[in-house]
Amino acid sequence: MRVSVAKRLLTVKIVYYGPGLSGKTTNLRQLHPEFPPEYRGELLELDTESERTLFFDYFPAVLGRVGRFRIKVDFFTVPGQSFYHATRRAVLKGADGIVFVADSSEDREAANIQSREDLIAALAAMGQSLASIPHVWQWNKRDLADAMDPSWLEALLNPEGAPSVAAVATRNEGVWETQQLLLDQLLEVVKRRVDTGEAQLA
Ligand SMILES: Nc1nc2c(ncn2[C@@H]2O[C@H](COP(=O)(O)OP(=O)(O)OP(=O)(O)O)[C@@H](O)[C@H]2O)c(=O)[nH]1
Ligand SMILES: [Mg+2]
Repeated sequence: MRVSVAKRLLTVKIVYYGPGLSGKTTNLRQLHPEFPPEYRGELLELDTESERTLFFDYFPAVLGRVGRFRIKVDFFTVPGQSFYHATRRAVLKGADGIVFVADSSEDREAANIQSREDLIAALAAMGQSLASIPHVWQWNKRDLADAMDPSWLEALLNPEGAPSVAAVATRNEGVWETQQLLLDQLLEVVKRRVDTGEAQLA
């Protein structure tokens, strides 16, 4: 989280994480038009010809004010394909909140588990853990015929019991709800930081 007391601006970084093709880019594409044009920047997609994320997707949005501070959010996705290991870690650096987009397909069970382990290792390298960073689990692709039971996904991926949402990102179902659950958690942290900033301004 970056606080500029001079500009009265507080910037929060949210990263969408998860295995390849789970729907991270789709989430950002759906989320972007939900913000009024004057409050959002362009959606940037750095991808391959086949639309797989190569580096990241990104857009900034202004949420509003807390006290005398404007709150800006930088939304990012990581590339899910396993060989983009180093890029994922670079994008994750400095994240204040994480959305883990899991693929509900039975075929992706191992990929989900591997991505969770990859995330935990990446957080550990930054001196963080799932317990130390606000996060939300999204059970995406609920429309698939072979979608795993949500209770199974919870047991498999979210034994810590963090907030979770069922979603069909392609139909824009659960996308905004996921973000709201994360922002609820982040806003608590933001309010504490703003109080510190206000104290510096006073
Ligand atoms: N059936 C179904 N397909 C989905 C859903 N969400 C995303 N998809 C599809 O899954 C494919 C991959 O979606 P992306 O959003 O590009 O996935 P990604 O996680 O960004 O993939 P990487 O960038 O490679 O990590 C696309 O064809 C999407 O249309 C969903 O809820 N249901
Ligand atoms: Mg992508």
